[in-house]
Amino acid sequence: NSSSSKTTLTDISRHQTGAFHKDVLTGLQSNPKYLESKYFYDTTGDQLFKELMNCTEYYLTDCELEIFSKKTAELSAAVTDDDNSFDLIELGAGDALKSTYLLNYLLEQKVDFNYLPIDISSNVISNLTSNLPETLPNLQIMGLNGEYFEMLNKATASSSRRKAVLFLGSNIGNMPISAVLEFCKELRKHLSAGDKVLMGMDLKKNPKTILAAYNDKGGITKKFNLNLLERINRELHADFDINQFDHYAMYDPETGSCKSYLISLVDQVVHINERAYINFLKDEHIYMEISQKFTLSQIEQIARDTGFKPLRHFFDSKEWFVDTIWQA
Ligand code: AVJ
Repeated sequence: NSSSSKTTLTDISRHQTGAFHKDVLTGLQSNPKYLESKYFYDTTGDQLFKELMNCTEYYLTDCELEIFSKKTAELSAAVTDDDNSFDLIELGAGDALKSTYLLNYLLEQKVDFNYLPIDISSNVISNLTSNLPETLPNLQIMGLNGEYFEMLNKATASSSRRKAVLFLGSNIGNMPISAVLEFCKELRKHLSAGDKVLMGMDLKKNPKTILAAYNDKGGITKKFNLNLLERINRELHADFDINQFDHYAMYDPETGSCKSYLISLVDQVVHINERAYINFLKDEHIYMEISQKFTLSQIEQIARDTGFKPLRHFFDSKEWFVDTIWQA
């Protein structure tokens, strides 16, 4: 019976809410407390991230946009081979603003490729699959909503073509360095020799420039972090009072890690789903996010240690950001 093997949309969202609930409880029942930054991206979170990308202090998007708009042809040449037909997979595609330069160029060059954007936000995937074909009518697109490797499995199972994987925006920086290495090894396992990876990574630079990007004067980063508490209220029926939490960001030039926290301003109890309650002490923190910054030699080391060959680096004019090309 074919209908019994189909997963309905309700099943999927119920499954996702279950994982969200479990991860939130695990994080908030740990000591020290933490939440996973991948959960920032609900509909409001997507909107706030768009606002963040437009903040003057948030330089990352501008730098990478500069690279994609000025070096489109070179980037395209670096991810394609002469054998033309291939799958272009994008992890954490977001609004695909940067990759659209690439897509547009590849279509102009009549390259035969499929675009497979993967994103944790269902909102992002439905927007991409309905909007992109309007601006790029000849684009062959298949959106995949879910976790990176689950969706990468789906993408690779459905095709045996050569692959190029985009992982832009320093999304990889949202993992601690040990997880970066695990991630790259796992990514390599999903690829075949000769496949390419185009990875956007934020570089170490003046610590004040970095800190300002994660501590913007307009308070969008603060809202972006607090939205996760509001998402927990909305989806898990919790009673966080977001006025009783402040945002704190710090950058450590030694390790290159920029970290975000929410700080409880008072002793307080928060209820989740009527069944669980979480105690907060005044000044206690919730660790929210890491945004790792890298050096070039570190980037090449990561590539080699995880089974890739670093091929080429593309920089913006300030050399604050790099789009690096690796070959499996
Ligand atoms: C989604 C990885 C590009 O870490 O810079 C922005 C997310 N967090 N401001 C980053 C984010 C706070 C962002 N990336």
